[in-house]
Amino acid sequence: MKSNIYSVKKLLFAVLFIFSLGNTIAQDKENQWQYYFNHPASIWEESIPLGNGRIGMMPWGGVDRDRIVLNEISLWAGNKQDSDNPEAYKYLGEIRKLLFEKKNKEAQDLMYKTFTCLGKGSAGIDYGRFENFGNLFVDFHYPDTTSSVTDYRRTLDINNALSVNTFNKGDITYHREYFTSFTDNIGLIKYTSTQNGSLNIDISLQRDDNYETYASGNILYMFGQLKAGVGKEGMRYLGMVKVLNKNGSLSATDKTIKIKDADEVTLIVSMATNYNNTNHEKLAGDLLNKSGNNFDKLKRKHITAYKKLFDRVDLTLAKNQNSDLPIDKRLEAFVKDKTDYDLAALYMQYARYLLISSTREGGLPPNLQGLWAPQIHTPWNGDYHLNINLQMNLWGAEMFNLPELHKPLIEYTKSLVKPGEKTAQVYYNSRGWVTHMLGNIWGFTSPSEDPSWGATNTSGAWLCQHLWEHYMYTQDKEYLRSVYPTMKGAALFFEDMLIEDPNNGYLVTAPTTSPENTYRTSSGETVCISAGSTMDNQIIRELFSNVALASEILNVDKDWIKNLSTKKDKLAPTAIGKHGQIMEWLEDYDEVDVHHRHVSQLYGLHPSNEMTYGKTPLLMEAAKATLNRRGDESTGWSMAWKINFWARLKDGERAYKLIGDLLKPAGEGRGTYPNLFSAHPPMQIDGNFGGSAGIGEMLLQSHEGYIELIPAIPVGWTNGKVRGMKIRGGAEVDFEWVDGKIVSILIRCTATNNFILKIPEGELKVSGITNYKNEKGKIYLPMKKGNKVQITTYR
Ligand code: FUC
Repeated sequence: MKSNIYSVKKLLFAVLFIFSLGNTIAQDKENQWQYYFNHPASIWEESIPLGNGRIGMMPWGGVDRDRIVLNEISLWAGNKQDSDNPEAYKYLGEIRKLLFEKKNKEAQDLMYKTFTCLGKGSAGIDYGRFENFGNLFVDFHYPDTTSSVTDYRRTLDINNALSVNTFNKGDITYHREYFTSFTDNIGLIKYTSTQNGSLNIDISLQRDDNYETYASGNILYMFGQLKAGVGKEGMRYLGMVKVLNKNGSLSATDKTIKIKDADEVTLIVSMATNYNNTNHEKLAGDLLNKSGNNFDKLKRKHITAYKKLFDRVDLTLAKNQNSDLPIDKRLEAFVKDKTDYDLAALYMQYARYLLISSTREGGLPPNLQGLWAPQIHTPWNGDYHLNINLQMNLWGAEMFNLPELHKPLIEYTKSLVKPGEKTAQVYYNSRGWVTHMLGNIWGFTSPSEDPSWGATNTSGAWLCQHLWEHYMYTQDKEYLRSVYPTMKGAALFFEDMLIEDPNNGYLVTAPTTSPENTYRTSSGETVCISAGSTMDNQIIRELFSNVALASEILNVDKDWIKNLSTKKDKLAPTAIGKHGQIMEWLEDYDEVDVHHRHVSQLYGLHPSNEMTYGKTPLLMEAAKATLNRRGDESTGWSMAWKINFWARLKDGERAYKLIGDLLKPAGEGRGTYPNLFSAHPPMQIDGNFGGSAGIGEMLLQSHEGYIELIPAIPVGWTNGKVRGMKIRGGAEVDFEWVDGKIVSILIRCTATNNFILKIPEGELKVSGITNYKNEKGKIYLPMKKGNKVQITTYR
């Protein structure tokens, strides 16, 4: 009897609780994601990034001179080249023989002479580089020259993908607004003030190299052609800026457009290149002319299009949302006081904003710079580094509900098949396709000029992980059919290229590296080249497994898969070395730099799922030892990766400590710049994307075949709420926790599937499904596309 009353009470409490929870969720307004500065930018890393996945603008907001750095993602020097060295294969046998005889240094020396690309590789003009498009300068002449500036504010409004800049000078308030339109593919800038006739402005375009500019009527032009190597056609570009004034007058003089005594000035910026044989002159002109001149209408269209993507996910990590401090001061304050939990949420939403702004369907994936760069010679050519950096840029695409933004990377991967087949043939006499560590928009797949970092040949296989992950999240079989040949081609390459190491009987990649790391041999030599590396084994194992799963789903290639599985079983397993660490190479060498930024031997922990507490508890301990040995502080992207590692190791405190390291004001060093760009240094966008993916991993994981909520949150994130994150298997999840305990979960299925949820603490009420079952700490949910399950816990 007593227990019955107790149950009734409990039920009543649950009903009331669900009711009140429903109310809270309904009443909550969306978070206002933004950051601001109270001064103009004095360095590029204080300017505000705007982008629509193709073009970028970074306004500095200077009072006397506004500078807007312009970018277009396809603006690359260089051109297609044949960089495969036809002589290389002749030496493959000898290099391997030396490696198997443990003459690694000799093997490496021979490789430097014979097994590189033709030409200068990344240093060559044919290879090219991503270049800055130019600068738009806007010089202001104020009626009031004596009064100082007050109430200066420069904001990035992340909810609407806009930047707004306001300040007072004397009695006049000046207002500036900027955005890069998602719908009309142009940049928009509008200058207004509270006093009619007060805008006197000179507008001009400039570039640090290869450009001409002139003004005609109300349009400014800038054009030029980049370098491409002997006998090659360099890329051409055209930038146009249309100037519209309300009242006052406009005159064009040579290279400048002058506005006098206007009430309002609107600038429409159009940029195009002839990449892929685009008629760039027509494109730039059409974009400029067809959009119309109605700023407010263009802005409304832009915001609506952006919100379709951005609003899919929201995150609340603190009661007091959205600090009032300017962002540079906020970052400084975070060094001492880590209770600004909302900063991590902002960082995550900012990365979603950056991804939406730096890549778009039908375009290119975000490069090392995203698409923002002020230099002609961008760091590392602003290219696609494929031994982690490009992949890291897309780690959040699926989990943060932006699957369409994964597609440019998928298309880029497919585009490497053809050149990569030639490279596979020329260097390794193998079928299939391969790409090494360097990548550009021209289809470069050869090993680079320097084997110590450029010889990695599992980069294509790593890219194939992304092809598979897109399927895991979407469950779209037609899509899988379309990428299967690419995955199969990557596997074919290794089927041929792997060779038995006579020292241990394993099939190994040879020659290879563990990305960019160097070890000491027993005779004291420092060497980077080896036969077999742990990362290679993990990547190939994963590739072969994913190809096998894909072939089963698509019902193709059964016999071939059997052969592949036999080879998979002969790969060396991940092993533990003398320091209790995960061995990085087949032999237990010590690394020359124990704090090296790459931690490639933990690929199996993240982004892959070879190591989990369920399957490999000992390896999980060894992974911790590895990370402790490496230390936390490193380049931006390396710290970002470590957040993901510790999240997978379910250590929320350590992950949060690394968020602190990543968000440390960079100054000249590593960490984060004032505008929240990640600092390698210099700026490299992968840290933003990788760090935010790490925050995602702290909140929600689905790589072990089941859904786990808040697997690795720090104690400080006591209460929180997530809406719209995605999980493998095809669903969106909303959840809320109070005092560190999950109180509500909503799963919306986007694909018919059997979902498994790790059961949160407390008793559960499940609605929306009847045929579920609870077993061994998991709840099994057979669901159909379109189904919703609401789970509430109470204690
Ligand atoms: C890899 C890293 C470097 C840098 C470069 C762009 O080579 O090892 O740290 O991030 O890419």
